[in-house]
Amino acid sequence: MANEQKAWWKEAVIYQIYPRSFQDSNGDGIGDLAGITHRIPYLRKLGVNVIWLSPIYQSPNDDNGYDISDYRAIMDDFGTMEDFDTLLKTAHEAGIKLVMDLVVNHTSDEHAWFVESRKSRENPYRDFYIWKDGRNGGAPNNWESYFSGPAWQYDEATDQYYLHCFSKKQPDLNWENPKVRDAVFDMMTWWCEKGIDGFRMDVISMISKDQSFPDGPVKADGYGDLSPHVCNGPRVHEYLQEMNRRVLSHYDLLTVGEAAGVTIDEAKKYARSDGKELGMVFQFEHVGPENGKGSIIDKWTTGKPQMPKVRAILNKWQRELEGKAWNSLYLDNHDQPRCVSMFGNDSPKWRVLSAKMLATCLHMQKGTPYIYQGEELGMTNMKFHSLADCQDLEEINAWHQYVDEQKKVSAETMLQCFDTVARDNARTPMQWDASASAGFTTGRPWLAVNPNYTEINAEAALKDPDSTFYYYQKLIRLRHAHPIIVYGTFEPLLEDSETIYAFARELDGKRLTVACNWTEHEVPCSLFDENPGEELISNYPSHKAGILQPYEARVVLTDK
Ligand code: TEU
Ligand code: CA
Repeated sequence: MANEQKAWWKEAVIYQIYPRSFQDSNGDGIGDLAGITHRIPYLRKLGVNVIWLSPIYQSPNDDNGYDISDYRAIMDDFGTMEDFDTLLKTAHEAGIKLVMDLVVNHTSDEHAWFVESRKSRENPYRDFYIWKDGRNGGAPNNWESYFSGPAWQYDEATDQYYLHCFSKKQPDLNWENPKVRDAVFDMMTWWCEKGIDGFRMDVISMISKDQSFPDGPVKADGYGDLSPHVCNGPRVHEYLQEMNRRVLSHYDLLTVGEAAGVTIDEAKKYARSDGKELGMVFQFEHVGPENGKGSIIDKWTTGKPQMPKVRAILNKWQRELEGKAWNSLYLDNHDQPRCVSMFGNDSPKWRVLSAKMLATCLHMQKGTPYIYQGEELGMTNMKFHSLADCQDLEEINAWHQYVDEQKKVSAETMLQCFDTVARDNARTPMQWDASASAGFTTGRPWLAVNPNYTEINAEAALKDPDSTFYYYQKLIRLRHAHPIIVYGTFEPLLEDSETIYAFARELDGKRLTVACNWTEHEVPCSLFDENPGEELISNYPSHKAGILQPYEARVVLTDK
């Protein structure tokens, strides 16, 4: 801890809320801010320190709020600015901080800036976005958007194309333009002055593009990969240092950058320990195809991660950032499948045990842990029966491109891919109780509730002392009680094991030994035989000498 700077956001546990699916309060089937306020006591009981709200700003909801049309207004579906002020006050009174989702790589095409920009080439807002002439009668280059299809949209009125790394209703802002930076920093200051406690920054690694806009490497679907030319671009750190100077450094904020494509070396710059850019970043290696789940095409796969590969990735991030930058720790979010389905075992027999094991493995590592709504209940993926079950444009666009147009994947296989990795898996309504629509709404939910809500819901969990809820509550309490969990060094153990993910943490003469069996079989393990020490937590009430039971997790504190 000697060379580790202390900070509240290093000691905190963050809870991510996807407002659309958390709690409806007015019966329209859509979650809202008043609904979140109503659930603050639940979050206080869980013990989380911060809530991160996915975007709540005015939006046409092409990408469920990640397409913002007014940064200083609340989305009609979610309520009013007064509702926000009430939520912020209620959260703060409960000792919970509130972090907003900052989406400034792009806006909605319905934002006033873009409405002006597309009017004419001479419009003062033209250069707020990235406009280019076509090439050989087509798009300026071969880039594909992350939501399938060309990343350039032709605009007849001015006979040019605009760049959209995501949907065509999400035009990319031109950060080269100092007026864009001024407008974004003004908006951020406006929210900080309202008293928020930080920002999660959407695809912040993409705000600086290679200004030559070269073709990308051609992918299996024939389009060019834009990632090498939009991720970690030439001026990204310059922009973030300017953001830090002009906004972030004036407040005591949690800042976490969602950094698709980030490498270890880049992360050391984004999350540099001198605090001149951001506090931490979300990296994507452990949730990407490198984790063993493979790829049928693009992100779509029916495969499962392989623990040795997941461990190698996470251990690399632990080792390489030690003392140089701060890790974020997550397995779940609104873009990922449910972790107990993806990394664990969501069968009735093993779901609870494996959910607790995964939580132990993550929360005992060094970094700030993130809990995604419902993860504390062991919520699972849903079953897709047809394209009609999908709401997410990423899934719908991929279906039309890979199943309908390019015929690269059969409908049956694509549905299996959706069951495995579709984002809608994480967006089914929060399961509060066994009543109609799981207590999420009295109306018709915007997205179907997972049918297993009758067994998996908060009400049942709160009545069951052995539920995943109380296990997460205990993990959070341990992190608050033992500085070794926050600031201890990280030492990988049993790195050749095919079944056990084990590591040790050390601080001030104490050693924490963590071992997690990622399989449904008993496996030999002698880590705890010599020195039993003080057991801090386990998902089993009793143990077998020299053995880890199926999905068993053990955490033991000893003197060094
Ligand atoms: O996600 C960016 C991002 O990296 C996603 O493309 C992610 O890799 C993909 O969804 C995995 O399937 C952010 C937001 O988290 C996401 O919800 C938005 O759709 C996207 O940016 C555009 O704002
Ligand atoms: Ca509502």
